[in-house]
Amino acid sequence: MYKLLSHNDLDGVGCGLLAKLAFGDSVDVRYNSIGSLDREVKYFLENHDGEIELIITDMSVNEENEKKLQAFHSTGGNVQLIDHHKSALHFNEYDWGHVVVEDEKGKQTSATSLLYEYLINNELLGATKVISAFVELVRQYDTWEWEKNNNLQAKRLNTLFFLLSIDEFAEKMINRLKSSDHFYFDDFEEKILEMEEAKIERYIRRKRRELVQSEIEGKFAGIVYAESYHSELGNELGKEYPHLDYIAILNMGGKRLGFRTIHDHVDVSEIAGTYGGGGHEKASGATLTDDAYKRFIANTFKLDPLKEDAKRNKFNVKDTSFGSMYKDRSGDLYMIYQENGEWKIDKNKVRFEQSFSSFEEAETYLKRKYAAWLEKDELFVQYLMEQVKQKN
Ligand SMILES: [Mn+2]
Repeated sequence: MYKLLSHNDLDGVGCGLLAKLAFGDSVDVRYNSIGSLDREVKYFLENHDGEIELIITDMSVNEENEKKLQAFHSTGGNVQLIDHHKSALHFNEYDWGHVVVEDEKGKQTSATSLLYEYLINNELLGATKVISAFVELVRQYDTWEWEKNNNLQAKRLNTLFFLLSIDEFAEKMINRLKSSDHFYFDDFEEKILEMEEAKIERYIRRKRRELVQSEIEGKFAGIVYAESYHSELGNELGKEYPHLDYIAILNMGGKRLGFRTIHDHVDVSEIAGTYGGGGHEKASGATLTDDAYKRFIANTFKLDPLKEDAKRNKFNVKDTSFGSMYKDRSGDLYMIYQENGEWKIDKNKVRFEQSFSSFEEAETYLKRKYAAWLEKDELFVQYLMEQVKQKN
């Protein structure tokens, strides 16, 4: 008999599916949140009978359980821990620890891809095309490689995972991995994925109009309140407002704060760290401490949201030497234009002293300092006509 304790996200559940495929009814699979694994391990160690082999995937245990597992192992107990998180690398000191963050080819791993390899190498599961395809989708989602590769199927797999209960998802996938020769979504899944994607799009459009910006600890943050779709939201808002260093997403009910960035010059795990949290370079989170509450909520509550740039313009467009017109909430008008190879800004026809080496640099300055937006064509044309009249 086997007992598998795994994480309750897509990668963790991917491990559960592989274990079911390999061991069938001889494995008892339990999914855990980060907070509940140590309780489960402790319970297992106090209540197991000698026959059961314990496998832990996509998570690692605290120091107390680490010692107890080593004692369990050294007295003949069967245990295997398979993980891909940097923070778990020290488990490689044990015979029963197998932690790999990146494989020999420099490819980032996931728990599902590591367990798959483990099961194949130990001749507990045969590799098939459909299982390999599924494992790769999970790996790309978990490591965010899907985004770089624009692998929408990987993203959709995770969306489907959240639409169904874990049991429903597991049952559907196990059947598919057993019986199909390639990976696919069925018609019903395609339909609910389409509906969900349309819903996410509407949600993001609404949230785009609620974003406020604030300079916090020397970095420019876009701040938005949202309970769901944090990854999609962080990504879309980051692209819409590239002058912001990162997006902070507030979940008031959960008293949590998430950070996302699209920029390579920003490491949001460091930002989360200043509030006692952590995570990855591009995505991280922290608990809403009093300090974070003050900076992100109290100090920004009265701010007006950013206005989006006009999207369908033909004349007032960005990055033209002739000029692009912006406006801010106090009604001031700005022009960004090129002159003698440098980029300049006029505010109400008065030139700023600074010049900029690129359009982006000038626009970032303008947006950070004045929260200005690209004006619509109508107002731009009207403005130019007035200029002409004045000259005559
Ligand atoms: Mn994982």
